[in-house]
Amino acid sequence: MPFTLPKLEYSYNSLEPVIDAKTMEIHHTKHHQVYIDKLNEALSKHPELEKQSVEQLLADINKIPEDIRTAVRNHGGGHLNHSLFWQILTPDAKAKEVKGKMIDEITKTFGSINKFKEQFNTAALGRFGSGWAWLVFNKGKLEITSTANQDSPLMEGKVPLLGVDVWEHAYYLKWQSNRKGYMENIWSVINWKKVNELFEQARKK
Ligand code: MN3
Repeated sequence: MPFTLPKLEYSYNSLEPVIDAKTMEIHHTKHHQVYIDKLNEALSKHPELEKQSVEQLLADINKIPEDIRTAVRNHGGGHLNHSLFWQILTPDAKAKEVKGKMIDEITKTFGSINKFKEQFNTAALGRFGSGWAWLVFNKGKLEITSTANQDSPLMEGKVPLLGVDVWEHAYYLKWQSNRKGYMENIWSVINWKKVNELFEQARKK
């Protein structure tokens, strides 16, 4: 099977009180695992695709055979989005420091880091139903966007730098229907070091 569940670099309880341990555990071991299982199941029908990375599969989603295209879009997207999500969260104080070229670029683009967070949260709260809010790199510029379901910005040629899962399964045990509370608090566990690395990589391409 080509795709497997990535390990978390921190413990399930280490993002508390923002994201509770039970939510993290279920989200990682159940939700993410199901996306991987269903992606692998779909690809087993077209083994020639198993050599591709999930990024490649999604960037060329229209080239995927029709009988598995929706499965790759949903479950490949789910795998990619969650793999990124785990990495852009951290309990580590050093990684959480708001600094780096990325932050300069955010300030230049959105006015200030607080204005950026406000706009990002507006995108997250405005996403009806299930989906994601994103900071992406698109043709040399930063943009805030959101996608439905498990759609990846890569499907539109945009490079995801920071993504926040706004499916209820990401926050319901602690925050119930309070997506706003979840979004306001998630900023205290963002791994800016990682986001900065992704920005530097995207810029060089
Ligand atoms: Mn999720």
